[in-house]
Amino acid sequence: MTFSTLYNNAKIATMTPDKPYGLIENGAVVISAGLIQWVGPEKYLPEEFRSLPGKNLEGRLLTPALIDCHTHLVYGGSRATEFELRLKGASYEEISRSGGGILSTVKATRTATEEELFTQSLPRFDALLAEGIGTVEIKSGYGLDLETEIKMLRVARKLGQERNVRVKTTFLGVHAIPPEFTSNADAYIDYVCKDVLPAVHADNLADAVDGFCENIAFSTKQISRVFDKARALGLPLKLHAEQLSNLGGAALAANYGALSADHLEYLDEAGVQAMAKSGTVAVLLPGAFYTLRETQFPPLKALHQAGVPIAIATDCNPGSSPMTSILLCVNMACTLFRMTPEEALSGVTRVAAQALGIGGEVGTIEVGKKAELALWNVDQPAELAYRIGDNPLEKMLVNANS
Ligand code: DI6
Ligand code: FE
Repeated sequence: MTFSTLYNNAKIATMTPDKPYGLIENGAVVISAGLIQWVGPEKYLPEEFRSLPGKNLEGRLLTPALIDCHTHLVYGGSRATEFELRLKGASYEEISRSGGGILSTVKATRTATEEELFTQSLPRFDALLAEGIGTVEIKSGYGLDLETEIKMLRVARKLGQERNVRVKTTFLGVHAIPPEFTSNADAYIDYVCKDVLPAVHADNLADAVDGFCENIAFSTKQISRVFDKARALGLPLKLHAEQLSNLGGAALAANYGALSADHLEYLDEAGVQAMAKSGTVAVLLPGAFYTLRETQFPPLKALHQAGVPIAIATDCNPGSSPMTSILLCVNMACTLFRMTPEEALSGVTRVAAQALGIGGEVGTIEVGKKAELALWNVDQPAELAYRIGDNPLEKMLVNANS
């Protein structure tokens, strides 16, 4: 017989969409062989589970393990100097155009050995995990050459193995135009499609493909070429779109059936409608909005009205969002974007899973899903959104034996 565990006396935010937080008061969960076997109010616990050795959770809040569905946390170096320059008046775009920004991180990432990159990235990964995370998406995009893109993705996979946490890797080779291809972005796209992406795919290093569609990066036409190649290889798509201006990237991504379009401050109604039609998730990144002191808000009202699912993520990166706290991200989504705590928590659980194409496995507490749960020392879900700089995680419950 399979070994099962019963957790009882919990307040369970299942995060199913049928009622606020999918909340179950006085709840119980049975987990078996790493999967959720039963969940519901304790008084309805079936007879067969009543004799299981129970663990009393003492009224604490239980949620699905959180998911950070958009990070660039593997990188070399730091951009603190650029932060100072911005505070003296330089804009993110000016710094980028003068060879700083993403390209300065490219330099530091190329120089670092695989071990150094791992060592530098691990504390950021651990900081995220300390706040109840069970899945992290990690992008490449600071290599912009075959060798370094592969190095970054290998480090991303290794981080997941080291901590026994799910890492979903995303190939972001088209993040910036590398110095070798200045003024020749099309030739770089050729190189990515012909050499880099196929090699990354052959080594099974990418779970998805992303791009940066922006005036300072790549046009929709250039992104389309990468998407065509990714599609031919059977890889799911995502896109950084409408972050600094409106190029129609979100509509492009939606037309390709992308899992998500991310950032979206400058998204227009046509983009919203295209996303609604294709079921593409909007991933909002309040850390980047905050860091860049953006004043243009993502069109939340239009997204709501069209029924576009909304996830949020840290965007953890050295330039526009040096943030390693998913709870701060939840708080910012509420305070800056006026999302409700329930919507923000859905955005780091159920909808974040959808943005990664793993909605059938994780993101809610439902029978058949993975038993990846976070136990919190709070008595209501809004506490997780309300506090600034607090971490009430008691522990993770990750399988039948924990
Ligand atoms: N948008 C962002 O906010 C990050 N990448 C992107 O395409 C920023 C990356 C960086 O500044 O290093
Ligand atoms: Fe990003």
